[in-house]
Amino acid sequence: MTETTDTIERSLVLVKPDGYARGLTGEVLRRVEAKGYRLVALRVLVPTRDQLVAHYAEHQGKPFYEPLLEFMSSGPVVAVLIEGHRCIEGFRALAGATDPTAALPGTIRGDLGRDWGVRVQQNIVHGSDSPESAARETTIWFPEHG
Ligand code: IDP
Ligand code: MG
Repeated sequence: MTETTDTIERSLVLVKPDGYARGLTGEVLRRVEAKGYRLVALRVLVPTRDQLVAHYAEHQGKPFYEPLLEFMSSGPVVAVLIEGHRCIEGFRALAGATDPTAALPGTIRGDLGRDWGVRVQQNIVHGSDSPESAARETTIWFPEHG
């Protein structure tokens, strides 16, 4: 099978601190690879506040914004650049709905996430929501691929 390369997308995936701490990185990567997407780059790091402010710019001012930044800087995350046709939409489908309680079984958040009664939803993964977001987020987490 030869893929046409001109319309291949990339998406920025994060295994969030809850997913990393619970040892779910391998399970997330397994699902990404089983779906057929390619891993382009992968890094384990504790995000800086500057990275998170840039990454979550659209959420500034929302009630969960500060809890979100605090949660996301609470420990290591795994940043992954994935690649494949329509992988932005495809990974969002794998991840499931934002609220892990409502996320459907079969999705990462639905199968592996739950509500912990805290102010920010801890939902295992992040995935870019558009080609524009993917390009912007790639420069934050993988400047060498931006
Ligand atoms: P997404 O991760 O599904 O794209 P966004 O709306 O971009 O969801 O929100 C970013 C992150 O902020 C979510 O993944 C979740 O961790 C947290 N979050 C979003 N909405 C809420 C909320 O209403 N309450 C608490 N946390 C939220
Ligand atoms: Mg989002």
